[in-house]
Amino acid sequence: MAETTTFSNATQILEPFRGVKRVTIEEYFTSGHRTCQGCESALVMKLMVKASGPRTIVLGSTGCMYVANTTYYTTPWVVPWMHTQLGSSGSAALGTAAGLKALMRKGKMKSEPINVIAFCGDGGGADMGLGAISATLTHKEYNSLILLYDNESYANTDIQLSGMTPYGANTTFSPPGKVKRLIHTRWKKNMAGLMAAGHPECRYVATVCASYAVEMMNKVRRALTIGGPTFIHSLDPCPKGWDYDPMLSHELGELAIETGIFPLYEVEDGQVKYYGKTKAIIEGRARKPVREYLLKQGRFAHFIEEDLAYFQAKVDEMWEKWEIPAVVPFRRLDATKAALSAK
Ligand SMILES: Cc1ncc(C[n+]2csc(CCOP(=O)(O)OP(=O)(O)O)c2C)c(N)n1
Ligand code: SF4
Ligand SMILES: [Mg+2]
Repeated sequence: MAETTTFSNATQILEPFRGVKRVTIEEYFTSGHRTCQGCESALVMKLMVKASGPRTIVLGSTGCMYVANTTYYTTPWVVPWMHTQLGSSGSAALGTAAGLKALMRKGKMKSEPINVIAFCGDGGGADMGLGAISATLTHKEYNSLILLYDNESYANTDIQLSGMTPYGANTTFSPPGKVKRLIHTRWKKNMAGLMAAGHPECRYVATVCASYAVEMMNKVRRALTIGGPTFIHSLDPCPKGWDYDPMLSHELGELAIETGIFPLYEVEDGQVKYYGKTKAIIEGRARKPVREYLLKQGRFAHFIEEDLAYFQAKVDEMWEKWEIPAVVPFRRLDATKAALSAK
């Protein structure tokens, strides 16, 4: 029988990689997958487990990162991995963390901090599984990371639009037509802001993009070290769904940040910290026009000037008018501001 020890909420202490030369060479997501050429989500998986290291359990909800990564008798996963139902990444994270804790408390397994990471797509996480993720982020006694890989569609079932699909994009559910040019006219959900603002005891929420790999891995390491439930939102260019040449994946990730469409930040214990080019924008650097990003993608090929102007105006608003630029959209009334400053 295994030794009996009292399990605490201790986490692994994963120090940040100080530069690319310090990144460990071991891989825990290797060959054996069948994702498309240029798939950023596959890179996110690889970086995510490289950051977490070998003592990690990964749980994955249905989607490209399940189906293409576990084709019959093959898998790139070197660490223990389990599939979970499309809307269940939150439940899988919480259940696994609780199960580990119970087994360790009963002495049925060695007591040690094991990383629990559950990933989900935008369809599985931001639409179908939102409730389960939200519940998990309130259970501060269990350590887990939920990573939402956002390729902005239900990609695995042939690019249906999700609540994270950008305004106006062409998907199989929103094909542009002669009578109606834009079928999809909803603005994308603000997932990281929603998770940070709505879960006061979740200590760490961050946004990442694999174009900035070291920063991304360090945010994963921070999320796993700080303890309790944590959440990361990753924006992943998808050549198939976004309709572009696979060689542009890295560049599109960069452009998403440089145009200000996808800001890079973290919220740790309620404090917002901006990163990289997002930080530079906050400090005064000009944002690139959104057309530089949008017009490189076939899903926006039907856009006319009016659509580009609308998109630009919405992005401008989130930088110029939001209470916390590009993070939290509330705005104080002038009367409230005056009353607070008069105190
Ligand atoms: C409850 C349920 N409904 C529908 C499906 C079919 N389905 C499988 S993968 C998928 C797309 C998931 O989209 P997303 O979570 O964004 O992941 P992606 O495929 O984009 O990687 C759908 C709808 C399913 N597996 N389970
Ligand atoms: S459809 Fe997109 S997310 Fe799915 S494997 Fe291909 S590139 Fe990756
Ligand atoms: Mg998706």
